[in-house]
Amino acid sequence: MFEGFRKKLGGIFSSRNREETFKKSELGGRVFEALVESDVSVSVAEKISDISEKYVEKSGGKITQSQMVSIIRKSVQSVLDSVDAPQDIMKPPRKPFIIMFLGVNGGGKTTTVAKLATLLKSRGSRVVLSASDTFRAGAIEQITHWSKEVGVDLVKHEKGSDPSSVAYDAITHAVARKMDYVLIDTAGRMQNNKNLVEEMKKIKRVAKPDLTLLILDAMVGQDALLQGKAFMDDIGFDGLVITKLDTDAKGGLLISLCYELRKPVYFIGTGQRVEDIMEFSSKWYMDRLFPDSLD
Ligand SMILES: Nc1nc2c(ncn2[C@@H]2O[C@H](COP(=O)(O)OP(=O)(O)OP(=O)(O)O)[C@@H](O)[C@H]2O)c(=O)[nH]1
Ligand SMILES: [Mg+2]
Repeated sequence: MFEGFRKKLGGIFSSRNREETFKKSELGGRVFEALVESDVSVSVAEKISDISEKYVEKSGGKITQSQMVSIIRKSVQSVLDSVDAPQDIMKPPRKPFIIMFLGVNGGGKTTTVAKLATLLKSRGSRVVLSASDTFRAGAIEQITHWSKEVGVDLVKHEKGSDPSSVAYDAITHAVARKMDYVLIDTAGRMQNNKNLVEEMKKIKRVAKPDLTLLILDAMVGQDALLQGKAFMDDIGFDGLVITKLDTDAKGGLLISLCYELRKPVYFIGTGQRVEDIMEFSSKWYMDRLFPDSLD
């Protein structure tokens, strides 16, 4: 994971000598290039290299290799910190806490619903899933399989039925049983499929989710940013889940998604098993991008 980022960062230096020094004039361009090649968007890479240059200015001209890594680290951290922190959904302010998942098809919505249900259940919460993807063939069977596997309740109707009425029934189910969470799976939306956009808006109106999470697949690279912007304009969401990070060699995408969409990352998907989910921590991420020794 993220080995590309560590290689590119290591490539800024011409030797392994940690005392090698740099002039300020050499810094910006090299950092910028390394970031863009690691899947950081151009505008975010510019921002980080600008912040880095300012740090160098403060430290007065020449700096060593290890100082430079720590400067880039601080710059990346300040970009991540510029986005609001996620709300602590492990201590939800009300019951049931309703979470709706959005995203294009194949991004990992249903898998993330199953993973999050597993995580919440392991912490003693009672969870019901809403099978609100009534659109794709096999979707109801897939979530039925997961609900059995994870051991949580599921509310489903037949294929082709109104997804918002499934969500409504799932919420009623949770209220009647004083359950903690309702997780609403939805149909994958092809960009610019008007009907599905209207369907998502209707689910949002009916279910009034406490939190709407957009699932973005790290495998699609910079396209994830375009998807994020389209969902922002069409439907709106509160936070991100970045899936398939285990397949992300380049590493820099998450920084750009956070910064450009101005939304916090709540969870990351790190594999295909139900346990492969983590609450996002910028420390975890930064420690992987900037380990003690670069590749
Ligand atoms: N490697 C890896 N694979 C993942 C991850 N999350 C999901 N997948 C895989 O991605 C594929 C699609 O996942 P789904 O959960 O069905 O995606 P979806 O968004 O519900 O897709 P639709 O129902 O078609 O809209 C599956 O093969 C999952 O196993 C992850 O974090 N890492
Ligand atoms: Mg699905």
